[in-house]
Amino acid sequence: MRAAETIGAGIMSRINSAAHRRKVMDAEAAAALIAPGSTIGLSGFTGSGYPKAVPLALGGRIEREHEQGRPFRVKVWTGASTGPELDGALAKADGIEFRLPYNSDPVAREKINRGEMEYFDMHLSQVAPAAWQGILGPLDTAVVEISGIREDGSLIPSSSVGNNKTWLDRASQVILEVNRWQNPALEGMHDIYYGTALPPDRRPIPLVRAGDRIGESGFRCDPDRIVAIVETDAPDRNAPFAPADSTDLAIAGHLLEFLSHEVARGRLPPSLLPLQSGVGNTANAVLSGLGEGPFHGMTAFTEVIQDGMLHLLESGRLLSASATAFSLSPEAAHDLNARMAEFHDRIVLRPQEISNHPELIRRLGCIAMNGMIEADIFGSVNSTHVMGSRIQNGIGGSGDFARNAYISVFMSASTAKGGRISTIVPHASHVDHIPQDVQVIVTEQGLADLRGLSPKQRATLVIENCAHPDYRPALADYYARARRESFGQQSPMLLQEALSWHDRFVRTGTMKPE
Ligand code: 0RQ
Repeated sequence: MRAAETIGAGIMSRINSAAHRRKVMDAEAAAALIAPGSTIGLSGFTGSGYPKAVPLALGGRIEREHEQGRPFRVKVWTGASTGPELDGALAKADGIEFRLPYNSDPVAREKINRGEMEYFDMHLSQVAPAAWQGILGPLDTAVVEISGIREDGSLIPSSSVGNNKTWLDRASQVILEVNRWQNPALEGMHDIYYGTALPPDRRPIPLVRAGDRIGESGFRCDPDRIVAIVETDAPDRNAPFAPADSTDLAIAGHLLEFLSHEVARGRLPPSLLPLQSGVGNTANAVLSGLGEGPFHGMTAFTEVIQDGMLHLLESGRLLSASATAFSLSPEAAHDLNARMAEFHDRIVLRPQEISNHPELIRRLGCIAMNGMIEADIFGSVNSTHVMGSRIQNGIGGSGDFARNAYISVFMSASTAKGGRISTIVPHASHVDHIPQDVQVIVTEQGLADLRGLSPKQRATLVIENCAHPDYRPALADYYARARRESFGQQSPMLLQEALSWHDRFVRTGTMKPE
């Protein structure tokens, strides 16, 4: 352990409680407090606010143990995806026995798809309640990044909130990473709600508008359970967004036209309804498009704030944004840091059980816009599995939002892998969102508004409006035969042929007919 006196003045300035200062040590010493086989609840959400030193040190320790022939694996719970110093390092060391929820780390993904790591993909809003119910088992250690400790011992969150409140409340021991890299001006942006409970004691959550603050600006944490505090000065995983291509712009264009049409018909107010936007380049392009559209006075009730959302705030079109994390490019992170005062009061970061709360999403009437792997002609959407069996990331918050949204939109390019895959298929190879939860499908080819339509009406529209011309005739042919030969005619389907497109890709590397 490094003596507290030798720690640089920078860390001291972030720890304003003498009792806490006495617990400062280095990452190796902190990692040594984690037992093999134990369960760790870590901070982190879409590359923001994850611990950057202790998991890395733990990965090193696990590798050394393995070299000595001693087994060492842990169970990992997070908010959502983290970064290479956490999931990457632990997966590389073959140190993760079980993980939940959303993951986008490529090393961990490979391990999961090789069957070497158990992965439990949950709705993000349900992780904290499940931990409280006890169905996930005990939580041994919380490892949580924060940006400072106040004199009264309360903890100032960093760039994501995720499940941190729950990990800090539930864990037998707590390890904190105080990251000097995080902007001190983040203080006051967070809203930590302490009013949740399990049934029968649940009460209504008093949030009426997307930007309301209903909680506290920091985490409470019993100092007796804090066993280590580690200083870090390390950036979040801020990945650049690719510039919007013609496909992204076309999808954004169709969606904006649809929203304008809904306003013109009086079905949406001119300021729209609180926006939720998923991750990725297309979602980002849609947000940028909204900055050029006719809408003013918008709000966001979403999960992550990415570049496009920040630009909307900058433009004044978006009044406020509620989320659980930032997910910014390096340039946007720099911009936010430089202009924090401008954004500070208009951004609220909440626990993910609140940012993604189904009852709030339903009551606020969110417009949910999420990416997808594929959709079938009836509007079942696959967000998670490639060819039905390989996990890509996870369901994330898409299920929380899609089922409860005022309008639920899914979008994707109409083809993937250079045109060898059609994202519009006869039958989804895995279903995350049933047709009842999918109201609008958009590709660069066009938009299908599926609200109020029967399965047969949906199929015709999806094939005509969304499928790529290379695949449209084959889909139309399949569907025409299903209309003649299917066992039933409510959702016409040829059982043997329904998944033959995926099977063909697995066998030949393309969905195009042999
Ligand atoms: O593969 O990385 O090997 O090139 O999937 O696809 O086109 O880059 O799209 O980044 O928008 O991700 C559904 C995965 C889309 C995402 C998904 C391949 C494609 C590429 C990524 P490569 P793109 P995006 C709130 C909302 C679930 C969580 C969610 C996601 C890779 O949106 O994870 O919605 N959603 N959360 O080539 C085979 C297909 C494919 C395909 C794409 N049909 N078949 N491969 N790919 N379509 C936020 C959170 O919850 C945190």
